[in-house]
Amino acid sequence: MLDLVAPVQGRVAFYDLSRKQESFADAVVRGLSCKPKRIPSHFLYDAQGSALFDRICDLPEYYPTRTEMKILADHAAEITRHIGPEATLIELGSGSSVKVRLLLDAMTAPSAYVPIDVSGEHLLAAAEALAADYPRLAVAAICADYSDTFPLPETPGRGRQVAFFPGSTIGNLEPADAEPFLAGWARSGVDMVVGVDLVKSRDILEPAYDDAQGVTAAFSLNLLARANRELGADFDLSAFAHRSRWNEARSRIEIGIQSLKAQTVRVAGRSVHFAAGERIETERSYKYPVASFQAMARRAGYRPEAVWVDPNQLFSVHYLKAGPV
Ligand code: AVJ
Repeated sequence: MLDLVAPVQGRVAFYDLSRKQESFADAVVRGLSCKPKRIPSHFLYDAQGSALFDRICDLPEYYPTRTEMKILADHAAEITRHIGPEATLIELGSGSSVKVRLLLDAMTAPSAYVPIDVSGEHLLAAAEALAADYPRLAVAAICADYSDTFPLPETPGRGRQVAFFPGSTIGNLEPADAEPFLAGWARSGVDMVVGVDLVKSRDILEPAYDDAQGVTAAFSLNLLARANRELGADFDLSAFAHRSRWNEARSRIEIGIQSLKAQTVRVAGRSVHFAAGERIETERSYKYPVASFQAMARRAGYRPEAVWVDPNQLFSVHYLKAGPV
């Protein structure tokens, strides 16, 4: 058990728990020997990948970020009434810590903010910027995969502990994993404010994951560039392409990298063969209708207290209430 000391006001406490995770090298070697080939999506978020993801969020085709921001801004008073005074917000996959400000600004005397992200440098920079803007808040950053189990630092304040899980990042989990993931937080007595992308037409979904400027493609292919940088791999980025499609039957966007020809690549001292057209699966992004997400939350032990949806029914934000511990 890791002993986490309490954060001090005005200073960011930083806990690096990332060494518990499988290394990029191991994940790539293992994933490229699977059939089909696959690499877990959280490895997309190195410093370059996190910066590209921030650009995705500003794309005209990528509706989730701006739609969720608008929902949070429009309903901040009501959402923060559910959160209550003196609360601790635990943000899962905190990235640049932009959205959380909409909640913090509307909360009554927030006590602490605990951002959790796999991208260590990005996390620390974002946490420090936020701590500077909110000097009364205790900030404790944890470098970890949000889906792992880890101890939470002790935080000041007598309010609730509330997990903030925006961006439909929960859609990256397989539904069979999302339910036990929610159940773990529910059992700990932690409420949740979670953003969930809604099912909609292919004409809106597919361009959101394959934009005209090619930023999403660059984000995908950065995974191979990262392997070249960190593992001494020799991927020729022009011989691979970003692919995404909406799988309506499974209610998910499937993202991958396709080999444009038969080729052999050196990765971490090994040779990996690609057939022409073969794919590496990199991401799945599940979309949930309101009722089916609420049903899953109930099975996980949460009470869905409220849900907010934008007028175009693109995106949802749920308030899930945990029972008493
Ligand atoms: C951060 C996982 C929610 O699935 O919409 C966006 C990631 N990948 N474009 C999503 C992503 C390509 C994003 N999540």
